[in-house]
Amino acid sequence: MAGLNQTPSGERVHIGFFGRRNAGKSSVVNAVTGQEVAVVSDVKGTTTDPVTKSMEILPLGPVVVIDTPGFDDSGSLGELRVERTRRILEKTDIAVLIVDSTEGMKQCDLELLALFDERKLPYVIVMNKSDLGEKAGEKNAAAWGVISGDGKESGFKAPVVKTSAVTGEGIEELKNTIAALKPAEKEIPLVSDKIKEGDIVLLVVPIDKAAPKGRLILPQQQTIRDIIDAGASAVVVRDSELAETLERLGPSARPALVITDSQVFGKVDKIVPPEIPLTSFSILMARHKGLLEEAVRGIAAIKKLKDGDKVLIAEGCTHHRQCGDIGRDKIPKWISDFTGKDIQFEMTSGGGYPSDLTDYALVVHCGGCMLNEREVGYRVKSASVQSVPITNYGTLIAHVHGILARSIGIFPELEYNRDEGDEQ
Ligand SMILES: Nc1nc2c(ncn2[C@@H]2O[C@H](COP(=O)(O)OP(=O)(O)OP(=O)(O)O)[C@@H](O)[C@H]2O)c(=O)[nH]1
Ligand SMILES: [Mg+2]
Repeated sequence: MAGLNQTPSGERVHIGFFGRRNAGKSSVVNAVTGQEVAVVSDVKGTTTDPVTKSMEILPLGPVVVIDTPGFDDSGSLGELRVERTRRILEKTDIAVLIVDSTEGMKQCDLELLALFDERKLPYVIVMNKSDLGEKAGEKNAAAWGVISGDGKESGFKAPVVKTSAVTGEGIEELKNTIAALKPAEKEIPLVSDKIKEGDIVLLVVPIDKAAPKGRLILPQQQTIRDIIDAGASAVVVRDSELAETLERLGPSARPALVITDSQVFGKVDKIVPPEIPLTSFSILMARHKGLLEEAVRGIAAIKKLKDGDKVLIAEGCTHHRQCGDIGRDKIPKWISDFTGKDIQFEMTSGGGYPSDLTDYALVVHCGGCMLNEREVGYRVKSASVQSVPITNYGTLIAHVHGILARSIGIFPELEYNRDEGDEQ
């Protein structure tokens, strides 16, 4: 679990190391990280499950390194192998293909490159075991039509780096190459673009069994950080102290914005005067993850639900008890009460997001605080190409309580048709 001082895993660049068995994936992972992340042995198929590790690597900063099982694993069926790799690719931001240069590139290496290309992932090809001498290696990459750098001929285009996990040759170069592939930060902030230096932002954080006394949950921590980085002040209160705090601040120190936990949105909505903008942590997180626009569009589907329709409730992780309670109990109840229909609910959590969504009339996703942008993006896109409406917890909660319009009021750029929106 991420502590207060750690970059949450959803915010880190995920680097996946792929290749055939024995190519030296685990050895290169250990060399790049300078740690014993994964077990190395000359037995083919030593790594049987993906190994994931969060760390800081210079010059990359906070990353998640993923060591993977060999792609040519003959112990599992071909289909399964590809499916397993696809799942890892869903959360990969940069891919590294490790090739044993004494054997050269093989057909399954090309299959991997095709998978990287299909997902438009930046990648680097590593010709490993360079200490064992020049053999078929580099010639082989060229022979397969793989061109180093920005070559103009057709074929795969990627930087090629020669390494030895044994002598350390090329490891620095590999790190620099990976850093250069790091996707430009096109990040949408949580809230800092909606406030000014000197603003007071009032945060409402109820104490409940999920965010008990003594701790703040991840979206709350991140929002506070974002507010103070913008040079504004964050005033944090429980819902029980909200009215009194607003009064004390008075007109001279009127908050520019109130951000509340979704669970007490209804109560807070009544307390905060209409001239003060109000939103929720989950709405902010959804926008930060690039999910809000689609979620606001998807919410219209709730009106169209019929008896017998199936709704998928999808969670990004398995360990946030608050989200678990909301997903398992509250959302089904809210949807049933709101629609008055007999709906069937199914729930998934963690990595288990079905690739076929066509059975569902609606997908309701969590805020995705533990997922990176690429994975959230993939999930949204996967729903939209299958024409399945997708929304998220925060948007749905706001909608069924008739407060969506107010909670997205600070985002006038969002297309939101009020006729389609809240029903009081
Ligand atoms: N000489 C030399 N041996 C290497 C190098 N990199 C890895 N090896 C050896 O190659 C063998 C396989 O290394 P691993 O790192 O376990 O390979 P892997 O790709 O993770 O293999 P699986 O987990 O089985 O898929 C081990 O005996 C390593 O010591 C290298 O650069 N040079
Ligand atoms: Mg391995």
